[in-house]
Amino acid sequence: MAAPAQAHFDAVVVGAGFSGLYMLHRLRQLQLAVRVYEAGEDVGGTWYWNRYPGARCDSESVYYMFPDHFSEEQLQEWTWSERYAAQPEILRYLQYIADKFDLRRDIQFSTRVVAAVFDEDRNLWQIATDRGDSVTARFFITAVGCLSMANIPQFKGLESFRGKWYHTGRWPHEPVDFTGQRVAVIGTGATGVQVVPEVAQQAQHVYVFQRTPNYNIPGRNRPLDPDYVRELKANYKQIWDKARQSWGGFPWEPATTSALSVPPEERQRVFEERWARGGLSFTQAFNDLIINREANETACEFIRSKIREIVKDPQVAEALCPKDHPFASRRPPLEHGYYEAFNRDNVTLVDVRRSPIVEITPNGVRTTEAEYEVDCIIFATGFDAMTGALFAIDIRGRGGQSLRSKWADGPRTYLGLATSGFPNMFIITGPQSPSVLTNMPVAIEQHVEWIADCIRYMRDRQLDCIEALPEAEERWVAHHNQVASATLIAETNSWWTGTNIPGKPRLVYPYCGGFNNYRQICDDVAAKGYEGFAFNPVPAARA
Ligand code: NA7
Repeated sequence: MAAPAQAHFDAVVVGAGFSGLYMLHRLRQLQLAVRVYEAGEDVGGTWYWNRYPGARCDSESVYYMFPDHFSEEQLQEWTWSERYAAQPEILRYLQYIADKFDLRRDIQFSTRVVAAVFDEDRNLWQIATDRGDSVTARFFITAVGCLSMANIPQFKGLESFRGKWYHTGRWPHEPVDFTGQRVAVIGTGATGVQVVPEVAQQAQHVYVFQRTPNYNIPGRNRPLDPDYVRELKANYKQIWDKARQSWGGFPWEPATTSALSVPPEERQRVFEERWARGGLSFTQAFNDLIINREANETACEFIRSKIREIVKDPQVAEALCPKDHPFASRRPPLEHGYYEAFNRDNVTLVDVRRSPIVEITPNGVRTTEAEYEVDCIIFATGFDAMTGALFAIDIRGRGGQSLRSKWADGPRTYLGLATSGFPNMFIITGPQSPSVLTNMPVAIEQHVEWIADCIRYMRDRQLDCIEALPEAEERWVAHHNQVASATLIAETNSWWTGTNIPGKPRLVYPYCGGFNNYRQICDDVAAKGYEGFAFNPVPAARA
């Protein structure tokens, strides 16, 4: 291994997933000296860590790649095999990108950034890693991912468990064989919903511990038709432009009709048509599903009727029907045989809302009603999303203030991109930006381009330092909260509102005003000379 570095870079980027790779590529085009630190042994981020059985993207693969601004060539060269790519294929894509653009030479793998401290005398970030590196950088850019800090609930007795346990986001690199095993899956979010049908095919028995049922939409995964792919490749420019102008980063036609404005038969027809098509565009069946409770309930009831149709045991079907939250007020998972799995003899649903988990015993999982003996436990219990990975780094801005203490009552950002008191620091897809409510590559592209354009603007004008103004931040937080409160997301418990982590401030973390509107706001800020930011000129000695 190379000796710990003591060096200076124009920019240090943390993370080599989609966003870190794009940021590196873009900053290189500006001829900047960049160092990327990545905790994993290779590129991939989310797709490096989440290797659990059934791991697959819920964005359609043809829209889940770097858009044309990154490179048109890769869009033509790379061909996805399925409608929803599985984790190994997405990882291969990111490895292909890293190779094609020779990105690895600026990435230091197996290295975790542990601290980043702003040196006010020199206007530099001092960055330390767990490998002993101590480097300085003009810009500190986090590309740490929204869902990278695993949440492993503090169950009493876990250390006494005699079997093996796994968190889906920290899955081993070697295949795990569940043949003949009794398996507990704790958690039924997007991840648990993918895990259950896969593991059920191998295991002797799967116990699914469900606290909150979700409204799962069928994915209807299938191999991609070569003619469709050819047509798409011929039209990618228009497709990405449309995605960039959309609410959620997908090139879909926006819904224009209210669910309540049409007769019940027509509503049913639209829902049926979307259900048969499969995919997250079901959320766009009508334009008022996420803002109007009555409209929303029509979608809820439609999905419940489907669950009751698929799942044969009426009691199990009822337990799988969500009733305590509106549809799409938490992330609706895509399912690939999840509901059917409950028709198998070797799958048992355990309702832990009714009988909570009390402890993990040496032999398994004990709820208030029974002990379930298992050979292994899969924690599909999610992440300390949006802020967890940022707080894992000791980030200190002006006056030694830590990001953790500044955000103790919740994130305070300007545009979700920057936070006052932390000059020359940018957050890619941070809290209070559209991020996870958007098709991620499109959200990432917009942030990366905005940041790169800002850095170029500074370079062209000999500006040393950029910092969000407290009053601009104040206005953004108020606007963010206002648009969030107009949605049904705000009133629902989920990782979008931070309620999955004990003690985490309860508020809406992603920006709910729509990607298209957000993008316009960011463009306007830039066009007005980065309104809401303050700049410092480069000191004469360095100019
Ligand atoms: P999620 O969506 O946060 O789901 C985690 C699941 O784990 C969810 O069902 C939780 O129940 C459950 N959970 C968490 N803690 C516990 C405890 N203590 N006891 C029982 N059950 C628990 O994470 P995912 O990994 O599935 O998905 C994250 C995102 O990745 C997803 O939304 C996509 O965007 C991709 P709860 O719902 O909190 O009652």
